[in-house]
Amino acid sequence: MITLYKYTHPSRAETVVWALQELGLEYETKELDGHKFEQRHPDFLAINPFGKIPAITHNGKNFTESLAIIEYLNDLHPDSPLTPSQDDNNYAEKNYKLRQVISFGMIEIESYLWILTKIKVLENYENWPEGTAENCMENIQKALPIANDWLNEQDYIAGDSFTLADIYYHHLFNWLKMLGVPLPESAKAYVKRLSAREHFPKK
Ligand SMILES: N[C@@H](CCC(=O)N[C@@H](CS)C(=O)NCC(=O)O)C(=O)O
Repeated sequence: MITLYKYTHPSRAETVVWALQELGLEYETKELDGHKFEQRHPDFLAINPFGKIPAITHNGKNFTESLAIIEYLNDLHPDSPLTPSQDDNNYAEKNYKLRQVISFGMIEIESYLWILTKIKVLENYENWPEGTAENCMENIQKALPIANDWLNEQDYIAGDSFTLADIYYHHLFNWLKMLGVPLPESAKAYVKRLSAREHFPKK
C-alpha cells in the first residue's frame, strides 16, 4: 500500500494525488496540520528529514520531492503512461522535451515564484531586500511567454500527450494565479482544460 502524506489544506501534495489517480494506483492518505507545524514532528521528520510534504511510504521505504515521487509512481505502472514510451521512434526527442520544459519551469519560473511567495504571502520571510519582488516578477514575466508559446503549438506542455509535466505546470500556473500574476491566454485555457480531466482531484 502507498501512503501519501499531505496537508489538511491544499498544497503541492495534490499533484501526487492527481498522479495516483491518473495511474489508478491504490493509496491511503495521512493528513498533517501545517498550521500546527505537524510536518516538524519527529514522527514525520523520520519520513522526510526536510520537514515538507508531500512524502510517500511504499514497501517500507520513504520517498520525497513531488516530481521524483510522481516519476516513481509512474514507474510502478507497467506502461509508465506519464512519460514518453521508450518504444516510440522519437523517444529521445520526446524525453528531451519533457525534461526541458520541467527544467525551465523549475529554474526560470518556480525559483522566482518561491521567493515572491516568501515576500508576498509569508510576510517577507527571510527579509529579502527591497526590489526583490519586482525583480522576481520581471524574471517570471520574461519566462512565461516561452511556456505559453509551447502551448500555442501543442495541446500539452511537452507535446501531443498528457505527461507528468502537465501535472507540474498546472500546479505552477495555479500558483502564479494565486499570487496575482496574470497568465497568458493559452496558459489560462490549458489550466481549464486540464482541470476538466476525469482523474483531476475534485476537492
Ligand atoms: N521541492 C519540494 C517542495 C516541498 C514543499 O515546499 N512543500 C511545502 C508545501 S507545498 C511544505 O511542506 N512547506 C512546509 C514548510 O516549509 O514548513 C517538493 O516538490 O516536494
